[in-house]
Parts: sequence; structure tokens; C-alpha cells
Amino acid sequence: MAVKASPTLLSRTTLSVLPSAARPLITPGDNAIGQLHIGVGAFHRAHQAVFTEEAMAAAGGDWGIVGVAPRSADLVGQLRAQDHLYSVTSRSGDSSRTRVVGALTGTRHLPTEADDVLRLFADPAIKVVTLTVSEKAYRLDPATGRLRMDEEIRADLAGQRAPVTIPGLLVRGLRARAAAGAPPIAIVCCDNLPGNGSRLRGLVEFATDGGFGDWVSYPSTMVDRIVPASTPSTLQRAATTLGVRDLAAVDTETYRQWVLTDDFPGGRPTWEAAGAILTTDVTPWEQLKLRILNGVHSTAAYLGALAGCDTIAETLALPGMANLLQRLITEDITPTLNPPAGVRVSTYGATVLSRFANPAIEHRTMQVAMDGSQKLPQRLVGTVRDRRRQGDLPAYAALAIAAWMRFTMGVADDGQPLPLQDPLADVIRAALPHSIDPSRPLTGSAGGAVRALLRLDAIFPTELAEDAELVATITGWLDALSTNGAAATVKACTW
Ligand code: CS2
Repeated sequence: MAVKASPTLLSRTTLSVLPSAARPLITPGDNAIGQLHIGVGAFHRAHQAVFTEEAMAAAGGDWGIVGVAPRSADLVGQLRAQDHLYSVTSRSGDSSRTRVVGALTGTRHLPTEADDVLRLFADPAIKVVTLTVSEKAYRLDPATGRLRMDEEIRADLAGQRAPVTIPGLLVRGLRARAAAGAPPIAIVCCDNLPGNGSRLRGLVEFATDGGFGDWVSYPSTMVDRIVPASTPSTLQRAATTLGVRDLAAVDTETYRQWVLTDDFPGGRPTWEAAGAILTTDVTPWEQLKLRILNGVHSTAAYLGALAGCDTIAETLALPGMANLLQRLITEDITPTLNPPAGVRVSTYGATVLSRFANPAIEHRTMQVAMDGSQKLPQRLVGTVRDRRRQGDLPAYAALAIAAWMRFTMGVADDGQPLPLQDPLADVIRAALPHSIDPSRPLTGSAGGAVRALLRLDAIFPTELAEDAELVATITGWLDALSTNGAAATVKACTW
């Protein structure tokens, strides 16, 4: 975990060599801790931490963040060696802005420091716990939204060893806090799940047989900023701009949005001073974002990966792709939405497509494509279900589902392997008919594959699996994808 301190590494002592525009907005260490954040990856560092720093710069408050890394000891070592400072570079076209963020005041490595994390849960100074751990970490059954009780969860809840799962950590942390008689707290899910606050409340109540009443609040949130995994070029560019090395540097876009229900019994940072929207109902925002941004992102990721595109921006440049995604938004998704007051869905959709096309953001199709079983229900399946209930056939959303199905078969159009990274990978592979040879056109066997995958009830509701017209449409697309390839299928959609 230890990284040798180096005179050329970003740290409090090297802050003075930074260009003045790149220095933190607050003096690191001036604000005491107030928040615990689980999942201190690139997204958190470029989103909630940035909002929090700006809030503290504008309105003060002791809201320093202690970040918990659920897995990576290297990241903890790097951040510690840098006094928890790191830079965020917002990139758009040829222009970029880099700033070091000073909101992170400490880190813990969950696998080796769980007891200390539990102590922090119980610390009265902590009033807000935020999470960005990805959809799968909550271990919810996507179909029922209920916590999947397995050996690990049971062992975590039994409390005979340090917790290793996120639900286990949350429950054990809250129990430790209750036992310490500490004041109320807000637990804030910042992952792309619908009704993320009430899902988390349901999870805790189910795992504890009733929960903690009003003493814990679970605000719902919609979070948005495209933050690709950092690469060696991210670090190289940060070093050039800063004049010191930054091993935890992050690249992102300029756009960012955060909408939260204002339910924080122990207080909260003045995030609105940083542009966040505090409201009473996040649902319309969340549906807009999950169905348009994330739904279209996943569609581009599967089609792009099949077509051999490395990044989302490269995918957007395929002939016909922008047009197809535009029609997916206008014809299939928009009629299912009830947008927030004052938001024009067409403008929102256009902004999303131009964000995806930003060539300065090297967001890999394989990164967005992973964990499809956890993402599809809220991103695409809800749209298909709602359109079918409205009596319409959502052709482009059906193509998106077909592209995911083709993707699960593990071979791109040029024959390259497409490894299936998904917690349900084994279940998905077992569902696929054995007769399928993914390296050849599926002619004749596409229908069997579609029916088999639609029967996965963790992803698709029965009403879709039994919908003959929908099955036929998805089968048509899957046939086209396997016979002509994704690029030609998309191009043929240019009416
Ligand atoms: C992406 C999201 O990886 C993915 O699945 O769709 O992480 C997306 O970049 C963010 O939700 C943007 O806010």
C-alpha cells in the first residue's frame, strides 16, 4: 500500500509549484471531516468531491470527506502519498481545465481497515455517508429490488468478522452508530439505480428486520458526469499541466449535474452553491437521466463494441449512429417520460448526444458495456415495457436489446473476443442455446436465442418474454446484426 514519497509528487508541500488556476479552492485540512464516502473511484473524485469542495469554498462548513476504497489498496496508497490531493481535468474538444481538489481528507482500505471504517460510521462528526459502488455492489435482485441473501451477506450481518460486502458494511456501520448513541445520519446512494434512496432504505430495513426509523434518512439522487477510467495518458497530461506527478488524476467532461432530495437530518454541505439541485422529488430527473443518458450510452456501447469501436466517441462517428440514437430518444424513450418542470427533453437529448461525441473523453465501450444485467432493466427494459403498454413497438430500443444479446455471445463482428463482464455472466451463457456459433450468422437460431435470453427474469419481465411481436422484432435485429454486422445494420437505418 505504501508509495514512496517523492519530491515531484503532488502533495501539500508541492502545492506552491502548481499554476495558480490549478490550486484547490480551499486550504486542504482547514475543514474538519463531516462525510464518509464509500467507493473513492474516478467518478466520486470528479463528482461529489468537486461539488463538496466548491460548497465548502462558497459557504464553509466541516464537510471534509473520508474516502473508503472497497478494493484497491494501490489507490489508497497513492492518495495517502499525495496528502489526498488529486487533480480533475475537464476536457472538451481542444480545451481543458485542470484543478486540484482538496475535499478529500483521508482514506481507508475496506479489506484491511474495516474496523476503522465502522468507527467512522459511529463518529458523531460524520453526518452524511455517500456511496458510488456501482449497481451490482448492492446485491439487489433487479427484478424484485430485494437484497439477495447469500452466505457472504449472512456472515456480514452476523457480525463475526469484518464486513466484506457493501450491504453488510452499511448495516454494521449503522448498528455501530446506533450503539454509540450518535446523532442522525443520511445515507446517500449515488449510483445509477431508480429510486436509489428508497431501494437503499428497503435494503437496510430488510437486512435489519425493520431498520432505524427516522434516525437514518436515505435521500434519492440523480448523479451525472461522464468520467472514464484514468489511463497512462491521463496521468501524463496531468503531470505536464501541474508540473508535479499525480497518480490519482482524473479526466472528465465539463458537464456535471446532481439532483438530490433535501432530507439530511444531520445537515449537509451547501451543495446548491456548487450548482446541485435540492428538491422534494428526484424521480422525473432520475428517469430522464437513466433512460436517455444511460439507456443511449448502453445502446452505443453494445453496437460500438460489436462494430470494433474502442470508445463511445468513435461509435458516435459511425455512419448513421447519431441518427439512430436520436430516433431512439425521440420515438421510443421520450413518450415514456414525465420530464421535470422546465426541462425540454429534445434539448436534453441533443446535449447527451453531443457529450457522447466529445472526442476528448476516451470512454471505452467495454467499460460502459460491462454489467449489462444490472443496467438493462432501468436503462432500456422499462422503456420497452412502457411503450408496449402504450400499444407501440419501440423499434430502436428493440435493436438495443438485440445488440446486448449479440454482445453476450462474446465475439465482435471482426472475430475479436468480447469478454462478458457481468455478475450474471454464467447464467447468461447457460441460457444461450448450445447450438449457437457466435462466429457465424445466426440464421434460423436467432429466435431461440432471443426467447431464451428474454426468459431471464432477473432482467426482463414475463410480459416481454411472452410478447410475440416484440420477440419477432428483436429476432429480426439480432439476425441483421449477426449477418451484416453492427456498422452495416446501423448504416441501413439511415432513412
Ligand atoms: C455509463 C455511466 O458506465 C456506464 O454504464 O453509462 O457510468 C455514465 O457515464 C454516467 O452515469 C454518466 O453520469
